[in-house]
Amino acid sequence: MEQLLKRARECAQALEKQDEVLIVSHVDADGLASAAIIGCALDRIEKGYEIKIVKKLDPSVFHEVSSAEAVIFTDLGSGSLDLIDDLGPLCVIADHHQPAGSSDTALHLNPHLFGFNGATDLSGAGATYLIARALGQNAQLSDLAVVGAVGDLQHVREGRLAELTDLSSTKLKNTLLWQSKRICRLLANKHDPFISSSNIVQIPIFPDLQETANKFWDS
Ligand SMILES: [Mn+2]
Repeated sequence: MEQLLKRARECAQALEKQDEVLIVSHVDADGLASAAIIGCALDRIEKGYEIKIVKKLDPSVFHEVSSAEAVIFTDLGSGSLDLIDDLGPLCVIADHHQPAGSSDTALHLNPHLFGFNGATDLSGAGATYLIARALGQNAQLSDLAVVGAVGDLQHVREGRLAELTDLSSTKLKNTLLWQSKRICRLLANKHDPFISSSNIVQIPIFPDLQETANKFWDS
């Protein structure tokens, strides 16, 4: 764990030296949450950033980002290490997919490199959150890390999220409960397709979250 956090600090220190960072992230819940996390963290230390959301990393994406000063790849990148190695800009990778290839130049944060499981222990948003936490007082961004982890179904196998990033804390649980109440107030219609689908999805990490939601549907 200490080595993982050390890598997060190294990634953060490299980003702190840049004036402008290009965030390249994956077009799913985990990727979008990752981009939001690092965007907020960079904003708070007054670094300029742009966000580019992509379906996958292909030659056209690499060509587009090659002129950036610095790039952080979130929720992707670990499968393209050879290509990233040749890219040019300073590159940071916060990903949880199985690494492929190698890079001597990129700063690479991935749970697989530190003895953890990228499918259950840490998502792309979780890895990005570790860097955000090393950039400043960004603990409140942990709710976005949960969104990413749940989006990637990391809670399904154990029925809860791993505590690698302390995402199951009571504080966070309360935050989610509060947010769920707000959402349920806004969408207090159990015939709404969105609400109905929530019954199917279930939220086993926090059973009382489902209970709270059900109370709103029944009231
Ligand atoms: Mn992911």
